[in-house]
Amino acid sequence: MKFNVIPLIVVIVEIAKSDFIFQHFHDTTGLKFVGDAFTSSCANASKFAYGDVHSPNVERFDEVELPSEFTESTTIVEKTEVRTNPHGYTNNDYAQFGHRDDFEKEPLSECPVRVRLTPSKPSRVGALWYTQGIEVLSGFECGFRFQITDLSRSCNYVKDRNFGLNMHKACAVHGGDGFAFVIHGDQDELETLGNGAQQMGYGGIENALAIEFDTWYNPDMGDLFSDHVSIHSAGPLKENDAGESTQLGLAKLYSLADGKEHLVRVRYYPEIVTEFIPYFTATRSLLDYIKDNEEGKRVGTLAVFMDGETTTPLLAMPINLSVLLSLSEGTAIIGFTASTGRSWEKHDIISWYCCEEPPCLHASTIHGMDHHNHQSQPIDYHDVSVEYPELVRDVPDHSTPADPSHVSR
Ligand SMILES: [Ca+2]
Repeated sequence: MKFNVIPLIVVIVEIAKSDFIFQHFHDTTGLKFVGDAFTSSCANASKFAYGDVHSPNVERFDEVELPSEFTESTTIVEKTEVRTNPHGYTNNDYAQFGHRDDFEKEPLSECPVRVRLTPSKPSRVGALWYTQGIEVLSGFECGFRFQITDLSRSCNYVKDRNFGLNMHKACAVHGGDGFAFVIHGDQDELETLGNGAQQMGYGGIENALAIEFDTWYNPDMGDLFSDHVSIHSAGPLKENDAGESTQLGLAKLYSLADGKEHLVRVRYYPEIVTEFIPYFTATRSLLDYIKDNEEGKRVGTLAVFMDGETTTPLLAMPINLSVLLSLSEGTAIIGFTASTGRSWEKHDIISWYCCEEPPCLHASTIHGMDHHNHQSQPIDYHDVSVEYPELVRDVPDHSTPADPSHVSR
């Protein structure tokens, strides 16, 4: 009889305990990868160091070709091309509007397996979900560490027809599009993947809330000009969207795709937290969710903290998740989405935890939670030994290989 009882106890414990921690992603039990998301490691060191090849989904680099944008008038020939940023270039080489000068390379020191939501290639979209539902309505906390690297660069070539030997070139390094921490209500939808490019993989997902980490400026969507964090939802019945109509509070500027690791802590409190009221932000779209609902669930507080900050949230808002999400038994699916478009970058999740009864015991063990003393994780590049060919001299040239590792030598 004893042999029958013991396995039953184990099962009950697992069901009751949804807290989890991934200090790294050597073991991906309990995770669902969708689309272009996969894991990446330092396996085989120099050749594949954090490359795109360590993956259940992607076996090798694909050759990246992206058509150049080409315009021509009676006086000017102009071409814009986007490619992976080569090594050895410094900020002094770039002067174009939009170039980010805060990117820093960090030295290779360790190589635990990380999640790569998108590789550094154009037009990718990926998602990662924890397969077990998390009880969110009575409060929860999730923390994660991320790093965005390998930004693409865009170069503009202009040739004056009347002075044919002169070619003017201006380049900017600036990747896109960003990623999001997403909570959605459908536990039968572990294959969920939203739309790519400016939608960052979460636009199009119904019954969802997204905290977006947006690195690409889309003026037609109401974006802030630089990297920013913003919270979006269209409620339980409509598809989420990365535009202004679903924005629940003002976006906050924060440097995200600067090559450094960043730590994010997301906390939902089942009540109004009075000390965060000075930081509250709201748009008209949020009003539908600042109310108690018929089940007696009260308005709570959602707060986002960056880089080890504990008392001052980057974003905070009064919100009732039981109104915003339609949940089965109060549990939601939690994870990440990301996408690239005509510009690209690697979106990596380095570690991740969630717990249903914060403060999480895991929080102090996962990253030390002390951002400033944390040993930086390495930056990753395809292949440091490859040089780009000479700059294009003939206009027009409609396409250019974007990935140096596939330029034939
Ligand atoms: Ca954007």
